[in-house]
Amino acid sequence: MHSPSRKDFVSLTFTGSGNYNSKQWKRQSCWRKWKQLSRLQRNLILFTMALMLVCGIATYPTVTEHFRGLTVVVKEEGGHVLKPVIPEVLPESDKQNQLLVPEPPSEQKRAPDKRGPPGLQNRLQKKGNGSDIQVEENQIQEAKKADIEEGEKPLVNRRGALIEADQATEGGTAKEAENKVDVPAVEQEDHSHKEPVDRLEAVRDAFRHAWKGYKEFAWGQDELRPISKSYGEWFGLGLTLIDALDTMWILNLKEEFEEAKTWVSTELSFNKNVDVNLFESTIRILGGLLSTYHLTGDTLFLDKAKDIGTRLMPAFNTPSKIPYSDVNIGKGTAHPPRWTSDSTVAEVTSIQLEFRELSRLTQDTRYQAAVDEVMQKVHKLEGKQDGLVPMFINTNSGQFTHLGVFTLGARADSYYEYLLKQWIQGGKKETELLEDYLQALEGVKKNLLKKSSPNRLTFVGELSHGQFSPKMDHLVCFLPGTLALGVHHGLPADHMELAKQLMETCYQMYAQMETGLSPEIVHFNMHEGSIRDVDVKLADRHNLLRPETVESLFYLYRFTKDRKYRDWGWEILQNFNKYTKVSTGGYTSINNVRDPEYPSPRDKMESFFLGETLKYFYLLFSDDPELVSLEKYVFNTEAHPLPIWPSAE
Ligand code: DMJ
Repeated sequence: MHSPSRKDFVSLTFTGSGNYNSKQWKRQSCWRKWKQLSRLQRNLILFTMALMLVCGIATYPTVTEHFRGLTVVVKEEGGHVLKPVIPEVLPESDKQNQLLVPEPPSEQKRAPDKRGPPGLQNRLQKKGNGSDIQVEENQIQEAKKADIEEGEKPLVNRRGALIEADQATEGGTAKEAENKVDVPAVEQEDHSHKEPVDRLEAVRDAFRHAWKGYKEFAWGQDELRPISKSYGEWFGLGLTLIDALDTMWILNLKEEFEEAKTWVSTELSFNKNVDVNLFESTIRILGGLLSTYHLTGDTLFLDKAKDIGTRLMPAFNTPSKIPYSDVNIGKGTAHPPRWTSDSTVAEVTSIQLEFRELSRLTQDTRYQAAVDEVMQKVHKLEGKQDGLVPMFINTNSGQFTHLGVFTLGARADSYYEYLLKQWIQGGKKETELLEDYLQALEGVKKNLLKKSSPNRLTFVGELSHGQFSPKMDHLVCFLPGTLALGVHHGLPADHMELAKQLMETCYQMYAQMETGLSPEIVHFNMHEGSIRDVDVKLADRHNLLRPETVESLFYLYRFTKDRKYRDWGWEILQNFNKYTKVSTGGYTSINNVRDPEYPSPRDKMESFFLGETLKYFYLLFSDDPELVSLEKYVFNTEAHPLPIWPSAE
């Protein structure tokens, strides 16, 4: 059967050359159109096509590199530009210079999987596809190399995405800003192919970054709130600036020091109607001014120290001569906290180094007499257990209160520290102080020292009415350093063994956390068969940028020269940079050291981060034992070095 469709098909085939879908028709049509164009139009089209061809050839490598991830978009003055991620090959001369910088020590070459017990490692791995993590790490490292080449700090958020500094918190509420807190590039953990790093310079960089935030958003105020780019007031006395003065001097940050000094000389006034805490203002302000005076020889700081010291003296006008916690430095009045007439034992027994030194410098004995009287009274008090002291003392009766509870953490910690340090400061003559210190250490060994399971870490727990609790504050990590300092000054060698064991424990409080940063409080497991040594309660997971572990690492390194202490410190510094650094300036305390995905910034940079933590990092990495010699100085509990008195005094 011959169907009509077949006819159509034949007809179509017959007219094939006129098919407007055919290539030949298109060619003919284009050619006809081309011939219809004027000469000018033809030249214009030819020129445009030639231009496009040239541009295409020129940009081909850049575009393909970008799609292959070899470049990053970097904001520069005048707009965003593409930067190569792979650094250019160094000229031969530069390569040689690089080799002059010593390789990081071999102990650093730690496999990344060494952090924490297996339980923790599993948790970390579960958080994502292993290969995804590896890709992110590679991107971060590549981006970091590119930024280093550009001479600027790379900015990478928690998930590894490059972000612009300006975008981190700008224009948002504090809450929005929290979600955007960013961190710099992750440091490689495998140090075998790591660039040599100048650790001292890394600390100076960290200080500069913290100072940048303080200067821009909190200048002359007590504390920086780096996320909300604002500040917090406590006493209204420029606490961070004063706490950081001697750190700048020690880190040789001259420019920063000079601008701070100008503020002290032109803006700082203690003639203010404000309530200040006696202990905090003594260790941070009086201590900071005295040590800066000693380091610089500039009497501006001594005058200011005398002013604040004198204004704090009304605190000692109590029935018992045990000082009140609060003083109004403008009115000259003092009072206990509203809810009690108790003071904290650590607070009234950790102001001695500063007031004693003020007396020595001014030849005015009133300061020393007041604080020595406190020590003499506490020395004789009932209520201690094997040299351990309760946490509270009543300003009316002069007696300990809340008996039967003993800790080396909050509210008691620096009592023990200052027993030893006053003895050192005074030329090792005040034997009562030494006796109390040695007895207290025996009390610690007998009542508070235990081992964890499974790794048998030595830790210092707490005692409450005979009941032991395996709770240890991060604050207790001052103890390894203090023990080592005592041995350096001639105390029994077995204290050094204990110092080393506790140092390991304090390091593990960092290393066993997912962020590599210690929580505020840990609970050690003591039951046989425990999976991990350390548990952390939900409410205790914060990190306030505290110094105690770094402080102890500094002492342990100074006295033993064991490089592992430096490497532990280096690890901790990198984790501060990774999880607490805010791109727009400053560092923030965080809420959750167990969540590396979202450590949850608290929007506060404590003054002791500059006063203590960064200073101890610097001293830990410095090879110069004369940089704040421990033969000449004793650090107060806020890391302000005060001179050991010459033996004649
Ligand atoms: C500092 O103010 C001092 O080190 C004090 O003795 C304890 N608390 C902080 C740091 O953690």
